[in-house]
Amino acid sequence: MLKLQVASRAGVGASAEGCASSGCGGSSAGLSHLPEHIRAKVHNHPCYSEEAHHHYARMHVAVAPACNIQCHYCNRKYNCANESRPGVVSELLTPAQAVKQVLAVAATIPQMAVLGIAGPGDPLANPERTLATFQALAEQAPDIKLCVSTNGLALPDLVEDLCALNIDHVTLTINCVDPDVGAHIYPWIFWKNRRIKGRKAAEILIERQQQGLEMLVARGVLVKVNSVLIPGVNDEHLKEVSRLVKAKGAFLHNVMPLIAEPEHGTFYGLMGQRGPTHEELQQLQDACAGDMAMMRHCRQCRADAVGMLGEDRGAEFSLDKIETLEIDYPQAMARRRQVHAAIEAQRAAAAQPPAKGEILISPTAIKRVRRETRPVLMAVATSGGGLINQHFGQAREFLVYEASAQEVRFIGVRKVGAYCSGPEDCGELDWVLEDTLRALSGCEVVLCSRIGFEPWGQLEAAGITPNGEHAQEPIEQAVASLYQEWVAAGRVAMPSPELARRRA
Ligand code: CLF
Ligand code: SF4
Repeated sequence: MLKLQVASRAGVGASAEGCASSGCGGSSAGLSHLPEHIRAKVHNHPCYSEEAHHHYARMHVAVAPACNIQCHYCNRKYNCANESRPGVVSELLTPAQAVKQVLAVAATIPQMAVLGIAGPGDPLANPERTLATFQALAEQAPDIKLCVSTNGLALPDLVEDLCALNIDHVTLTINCVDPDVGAHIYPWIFWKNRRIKGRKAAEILIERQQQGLEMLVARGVLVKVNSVLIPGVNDEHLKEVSRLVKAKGAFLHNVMPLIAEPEHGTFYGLMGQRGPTHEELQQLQDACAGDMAMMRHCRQCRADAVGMLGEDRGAEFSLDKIETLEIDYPQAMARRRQVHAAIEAQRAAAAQPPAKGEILISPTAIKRVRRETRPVLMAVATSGGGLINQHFGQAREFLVYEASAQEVRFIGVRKVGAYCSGPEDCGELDWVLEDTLRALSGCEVVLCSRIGFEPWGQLEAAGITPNGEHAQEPIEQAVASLYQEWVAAGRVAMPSPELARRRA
């Protein structure tokens, strides 16, 4: 059987080129070009490292109600949409309540490695509440990384405060670097006690964002830039944004799709502004990628999100539930250290190079396979740990990978409704399955731990092959292995015209 080398946990392909994953830069291999101290900073941050997000959780505390700008994709009744799904409301916490909640989560979910403040307004438009929360956590839970997200207007004034608290992960939302584009995104800003509108408002915001970015980079802070992709407004322009922020030293670029439903009551939602398709988002992310790491695993989570990315356990830690808890944090820290050590052992084992002799294909054959095969999109159901370990019917999202003769590449996340939410309605939710099939457009395979007879048939009818044979296997290895099987079975032959072009 044809066998290509598994080059690393995150990259699969012919050994000559090693891992070429263009994901978030999260795999060990993908980070190998970075200095050791940077790798250490992102190693267990689930947003800054794609690989880490399989293992580590984050939480947000909603301590920051006010905002100093208006974005056309935001309704102020809800969370800051720069780093949240619009249309959800968070319970506002005082800094003291927030600290209590963080300690409770850290003791209950030892994988929780990062505490972020991302709303519900702009964290830096509420500097006292935001900094007081960070200050208390730096003292009481020193093993938790601190992280903040901002629109950037107040950033230059607060860089020193953030650095004094050792906050070395900052997310800055930059949707444009041209005020003419910005005037279509931001109707106003509140600046120096005045409301400023139109192009002038965008000009000031852009200037402050760029100044803040430069100041953070100069102080060694890792900056992730978030951009909301708004078709027809900033889609082409985001390539320029990416080029500029990369030149200024941003670490990671996260291009997120606009979500603009009329029921959210945002300006864009009411005006009928559409969000991008999966294909448009991926094309723009690829165009922005170059040699800058792109984040493709963002879940646009809530300002009070708790748990692994993509999961929301906030309801388990509401104020009334945590009020009665007595947390022994030193004991919790010891437990957290044990759990983190076990995760690292698992990651190290999965990153082991293949055994000698595993490459069963000659260099000439590799060249031919690359030329004559096409890539395949595969959707994966996982509940964490980097494994294929979720029942199809219980998946609320699928991770999509592109397998080719060169590599296995993480492409993005497709959210779906759960087809089975319990014994009463398992298999009854046909409309959910129809939505899922639409969400999986372009995918040819679904890898999951198990799947029922009914969805199996419907997936096949839609041209998607269900596969439960790789249950509990590491995702990238399973995707690579299935691709190899398809190569051997002649299922991924390049279409004739393209093949003729390549041979020529
Ligand atoms: Fe929160 Fe943001 Fe920090 Fe992550 S989220 S403040 S960097 S800890 Fe992550 Fe959530 Fe996407 Fe944000 S998945 S919305 S990128
Ligand atoms: Fe809304 Fe966030 Fe924009 Fe403020 S910065 S208007 S809270 S999306």
